[in-house]
Amino acid sequence: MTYSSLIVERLKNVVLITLNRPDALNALNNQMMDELSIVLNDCETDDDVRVIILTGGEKAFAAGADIKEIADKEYLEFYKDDFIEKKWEAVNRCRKPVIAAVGGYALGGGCELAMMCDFIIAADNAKFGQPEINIGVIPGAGGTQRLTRLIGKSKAMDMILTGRMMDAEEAERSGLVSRVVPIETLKDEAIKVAEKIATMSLPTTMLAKECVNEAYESALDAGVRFERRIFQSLFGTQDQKEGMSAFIEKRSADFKHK
Ligand code: DAK
Repeated sequence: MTYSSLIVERLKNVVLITLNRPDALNALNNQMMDELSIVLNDCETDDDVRVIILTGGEKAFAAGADIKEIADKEYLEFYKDDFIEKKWEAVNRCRKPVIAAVGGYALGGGCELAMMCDFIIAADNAKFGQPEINIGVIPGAGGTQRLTRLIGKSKAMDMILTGRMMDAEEAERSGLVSRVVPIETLKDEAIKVAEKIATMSLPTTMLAKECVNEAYESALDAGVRFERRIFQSLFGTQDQKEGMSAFIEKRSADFKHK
């Protein structure tokens, strides 16, 4: 299938999704978000897809929601369409690992989209920001919540109230991104990381992701209990038996994703 705002490439068990509206710095419009939810739903149902990478261009991952598309909207339109919930949250709902590979600007909804992914690999030219305050609004796709959990209250307040941008070095220091790589190698590095994750047992990576996310959504004791149950449940999989046998027999595991 071809898409007008995305490039979708299949690399064995990894799907690379590139946001592709370079003339608008990949501003996120309805068309692009519709296409993104379709691709992610397909990835969810395709057993051979084990990891998804979401990336953009060298100048911009995404410079935010398309301001030209939303400028004249009214409150009730947003409310009735459930604008964010229906489309953008497809990333957040995806149960398989999703890596954001961010080069250039990740602003407003672009930064929020990156934060919905499981972790962010940043290029050295990346710039993150929630500049909505400059145009008279606030982050509306989870930015006030996710940014605060990721980098803490003080920095989140600084970013959201001033609208300033954070470069890749500060983003790594603050815990927003997991690693920084040269822009020239961003895609290759993200693919390498994705391929590494794709060698693991798929149900195990999905459950590991669910457990880490639980840390954000529950109190510590409930999160630890949840993790313990998931850990115990993994002993009902063939991949746990194979993984541990392979270690004892000093060979590589041959996971069947069961
Ligand atoms: N929307 C639409 N077009 C954009 C855009 C955007 N966010 N960002 C850039 N563009 C377009 C520019 O208009 C320009 O188009 P032409 O004039 O060539 O037609 C082209 O991309 C190149 O941009 P510039 O000429 O501005 O490029 P520069 O290098 O000079 O500047 C920049 C790059 C990234 C600093 C600048 O473009 C910029 O400040 N962009 C806007 C960044 C921004 O404010 N982002 C936040 C958007 S608001 C919701 C929840 C969430 C949201 C919405 C609703 N609900 C719950 C309902 C999210 C809101 C946002 O993200």
